[in-house]
Amino acid sequence: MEKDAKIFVAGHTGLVGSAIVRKLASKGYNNLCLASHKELDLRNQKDTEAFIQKEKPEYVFMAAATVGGVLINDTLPGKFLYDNLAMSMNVIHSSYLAGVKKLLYMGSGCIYPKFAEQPIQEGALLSGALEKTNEAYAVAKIAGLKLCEYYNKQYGTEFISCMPCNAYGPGDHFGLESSHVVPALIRKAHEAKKNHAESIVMWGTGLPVREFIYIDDIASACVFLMGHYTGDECINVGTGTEYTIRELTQIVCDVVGFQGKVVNDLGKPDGAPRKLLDSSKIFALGWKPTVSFAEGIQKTYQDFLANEEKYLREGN
Ligand code: GFB
Repeated sequence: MEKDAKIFVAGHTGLVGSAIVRKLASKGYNNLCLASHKELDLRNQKDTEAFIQKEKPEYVFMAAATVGGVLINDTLPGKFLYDNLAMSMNVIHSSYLAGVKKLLYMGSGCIYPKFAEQPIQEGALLSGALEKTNEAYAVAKIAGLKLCEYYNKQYGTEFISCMPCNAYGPGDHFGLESSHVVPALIRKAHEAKKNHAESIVMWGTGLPVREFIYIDDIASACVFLMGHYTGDECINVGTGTEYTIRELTQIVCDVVGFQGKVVNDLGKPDGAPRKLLDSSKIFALGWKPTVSFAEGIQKTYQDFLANEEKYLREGN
């Protein structure tokens, strides 16, 4: 990407989008066109087409999505399918119409089949049944990935896609019912410590295993791929290290300094049993993650403490 290239980061206020903007700015890419959700509803095809036609970006990072943890995915499947399908379709089609040079589409490791062989290779996509709790989100994201692949084939576009493992870091959502596990546990451990509570609640059995990646590492991978990768197949972006949810809970409690008990809420879903990615392709291209899990959790907790009021006000 040329330093003065015009770049549209769709979803720039979200966890991934805000990290991509930080990364681009740090590397001297300042010709960004951004639009908040209030300014532009990407589910509206006409408005999205008009915006991209007017701005004519050369590069697009498609990081806009309706996201959430296992529970909200399971309870709002209609919203998760509609929102993510509409946003993906509109941004990809409008980018094609406007002659965008290159687009990076954000997939997610959770859209691979529930029982894909681990570590999961990119070729496993669509090879088996999906995890029920987030099937809606997965169907929408798979459609977006395929739209990129088919537009490349039919129209000669250069629309690439990546599949990060579970992301966490500054700028995440901390709503107790809607968030992902890392921010949820950070908030619960912090509030339990503050209130001298005896225990915190961990959803499910604690047995599922997750691979986590710090959000600034995802951002560096996205900018790297935009500059170094072209092809129809999605590219995994992981760290190769995984923890059971119970181990994660203990790590978070240790970082926060909460020494009480951990209690299971077996009424909440476990979600996928495991989803370790095989990231050998991106490693072979020359990228690797740099933030360790211990450091990442520490940084995320410090960010939560510095912005606690804002995060709790956002609530979602
Ligand atoms: O992060 P999470 O909601 O998403 O849950 P998934 C991960 C695991 O943490 C599940 C457990 O086994 C949860 O039961 N967990 C324990 C908790 N305590 C909590 C808690 O307080 N809050 C939450 N949220 N989980 C998502 C997909 O699956 O992965 C999304 O549903 C998305 O579509 C995301 O792709 C990356 O990893 O299970």
